[in-house]
Amino acid sequence: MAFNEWVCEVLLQTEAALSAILPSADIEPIRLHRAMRYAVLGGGKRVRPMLCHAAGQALGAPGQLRDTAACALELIHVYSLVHDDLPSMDDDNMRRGKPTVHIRYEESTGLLVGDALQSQAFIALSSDALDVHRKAALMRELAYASGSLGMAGGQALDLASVGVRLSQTQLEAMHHMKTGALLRAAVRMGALCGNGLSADIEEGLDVYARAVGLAFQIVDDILDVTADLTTLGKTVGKDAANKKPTYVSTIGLQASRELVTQLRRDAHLALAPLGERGLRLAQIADLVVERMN
Ligand code: GRG
Repeated sequence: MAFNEWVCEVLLQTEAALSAILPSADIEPIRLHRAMRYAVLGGGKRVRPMLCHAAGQALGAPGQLRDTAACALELIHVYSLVHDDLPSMDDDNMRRGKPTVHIRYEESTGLLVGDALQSQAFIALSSDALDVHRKAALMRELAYASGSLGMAGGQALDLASVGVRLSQTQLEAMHHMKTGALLRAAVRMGALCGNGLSADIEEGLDVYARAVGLAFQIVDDILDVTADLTTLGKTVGKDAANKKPTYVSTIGLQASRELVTQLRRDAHLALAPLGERGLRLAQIADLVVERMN
């Protein structure tokens, strides 16, 4: 199957699975359930589900298991976007090409949508279709990645960095937590849905995920200065307006592009232990990197 067909398949499958997992919009509290569905469905690149499916397929994971893990990851990701857009954080009006949840609804609903999506992710992973050891491993992975040592901690560092000049090492550490931890969890959770995760493959996947996670963030920084609202679906130029240190402000646009190209190479090399089974992951690395062009 060509890569673009595979991507379409993952997008359709993820949309259907997320729709099935989310409470129906006619169940009380109706406004909250409507807002949850508004936030999650019909948008986003679904990069985390793609990484999860690609790693899972490489290790022979069954489709249903991959779907559950992919949805849990996306639910956590969307919760983070909804909260990040709130006035007390990034204060944004547009996300995924439409008004943010607190603009379309109200701030209190935005808060509750994030809270409820976080719970929904763990409800999905607690599904009876999963054996108890796998459930525990997947939940642990997602909880660590999204908690204070991962995404939420990275967000705290990010908020504290406004107007501060960070070194490249500090910037990298912040992004490994804020964006990288969940992308790494996507790869690891996909692999955990499969069988026979050897030490060399686990190590390779980790190096791959670290490289792709960082490349993803640097590309996001680049697009914040080079793209427009229609292409990006969210406000551009926010980082500079908010005095946030980025790769572009720290090392410059050209060096940022070169670093992304180097990270793509690192990601490809790290997939060597998987042989041909690493093809989809390699293609996702290319997709992430090619967005910057
Ligand atoms: C609120 C706990 C908490 C965390 C927020 C993810 C995040 C942490 C903030 C989002 C702000 C941001 C612009 C981060 C940079 C990279 C990033 C995660 C972009 C958004 O992810 P995409 O591009 O979004 O995968 P889509 O909409 O395609 O799913």
